[in-house]
Amino acid sequence: MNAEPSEERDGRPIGRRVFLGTLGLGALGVAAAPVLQRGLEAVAGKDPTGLTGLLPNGGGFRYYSVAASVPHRTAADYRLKVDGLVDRPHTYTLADLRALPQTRLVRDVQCVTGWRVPGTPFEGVRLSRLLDLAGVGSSARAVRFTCFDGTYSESLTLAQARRADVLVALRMQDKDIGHDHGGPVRLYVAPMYFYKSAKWLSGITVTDRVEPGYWEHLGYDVDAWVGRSNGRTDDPTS
Ligand SMILES: Nc1nc2c(c(=O)[nH]1)N[C@H]1C(S)=C(S)[C@@H](COP(=O)(O)O)O[C@H]1N2
Ligand SMILES: [Mo]
Repeated sequence: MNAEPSEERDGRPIGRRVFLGTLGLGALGVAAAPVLQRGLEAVAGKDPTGLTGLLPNGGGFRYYSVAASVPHRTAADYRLKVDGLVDRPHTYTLADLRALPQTRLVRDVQCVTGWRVPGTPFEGVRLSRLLDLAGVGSSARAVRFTCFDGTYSESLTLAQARRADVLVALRMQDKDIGHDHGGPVRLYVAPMYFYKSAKWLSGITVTDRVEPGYWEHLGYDVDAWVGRSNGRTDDPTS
């Protein structure tokens, strides 16, 4: 298991710099279609996790979705299910999550492709709190995250998931998280590259082993510490 990274590592952009804002790819979403995605990757130096347009007024963020379209969820119909190797599986509404103690973190956001947004406030419920409320079983080793886009997934080891700087985030940049940023609820894994911060979070499943997430199946590191992983275990572009 990886040691903790030093928190205050300089946040210099790492990896290939990609600037696709002017191409307006955000409107497309990023293609679920592999052929189109390969085309886009070629444009972006074959580094897919930052392929996006700039969000209008996004303050440096780039919109990213591997699903071509994502349903909207409101306070009325949003649900977060916590299940797997737990004593007390539970489904939370947005109101339930808002009623739990909130933690605020102000950290840099860093995508593996190099774009970075310094000092971004996130607020929400510590993942460790939800795990404690659920009662994690003794055979548990990892946590898997699923999303209501129907496609994306992520994972953390149990030790990573219990860190104080991992949030089930309800607010970002001092606003409720809007749809484009993965609202109403996204994961925020502060010490890792932003691909760990699954948008449109709908499921937290405690498991007995790490199941690699969407990008991790495509070669990105599961232990995605900023400054300590280059985002790929093998680099098909080199
Ligand atoms: N569900 C989902 N979550 C996701 C992604 C995605 O495509 N789908 N992309 C990841 C990547 S690579 C990045 S850089 C960030 C982008 O977040 P933003 O759109 O709020 O800038 O979301 C991460 N979480
Ligand atoms: Mo990314």
